[in-house]
Amino acid sequence: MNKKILITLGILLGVIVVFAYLNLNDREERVLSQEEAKIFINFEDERVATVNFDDMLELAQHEFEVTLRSSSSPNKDNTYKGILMKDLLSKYDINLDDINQVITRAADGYTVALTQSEILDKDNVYIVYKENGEYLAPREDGGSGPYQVVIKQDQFGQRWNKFLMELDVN
Ligand SMILES: Nc1nc2c(c(=O)[nH]1)N[C@H]1C(S)=C(S)[C@@H](COP(=O)(O)O)O[C@H]1N2
Ligand SMILES: [Mo]
Repeated sequence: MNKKILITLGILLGVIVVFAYLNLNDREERVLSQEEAKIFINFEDERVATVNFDDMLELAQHEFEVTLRSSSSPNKDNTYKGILMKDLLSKYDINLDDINQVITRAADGYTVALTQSEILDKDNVYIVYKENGEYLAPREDGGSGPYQVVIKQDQFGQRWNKFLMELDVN
């Protein structure tokens, strides 16, 4: 075989291996987030934390009621329990005055961008783990958890990222 073909094949093989590796990594993180309630935090593309449920419990806990509005079904009053997203980011020494946005990414690939001012608000962006007294179940079990983003001041729910897996802070 000539050298050019060998080199081309070598490069292709390399690309396949890299993609397979990235894919595996992704799958593993989806499993960890869904089955072991982990959240991954990235700051400027670097992994800065892998959060466990125990870490969440070290933060101030908040319980509150929100009316979830919908154009297609009746409004629903729900009680949620969880933490403020900004408390979680602060715990890992992320300086919220310096950030532009946080992209929330879920295990099903759904992503929602939050602005700095939404995050900084004292009573708006929460990460919850209980709804009406019950732990949020993972997607496989018909739930919206183990974690879900609740944006209290945006009551239509499209931006309430269910199955929260990852936060990209920029
Ligand atoms: N992870 C994730 N979160 C999501 C969605 C989704 O597809 N995946 N859909 C959004 C939309 S469009 C709505 S209306 C609410 C409720 O979606 P549901 O009615 O499918 O539960 O969740 C929001 N959060
Ligand atoms: Mo929706």
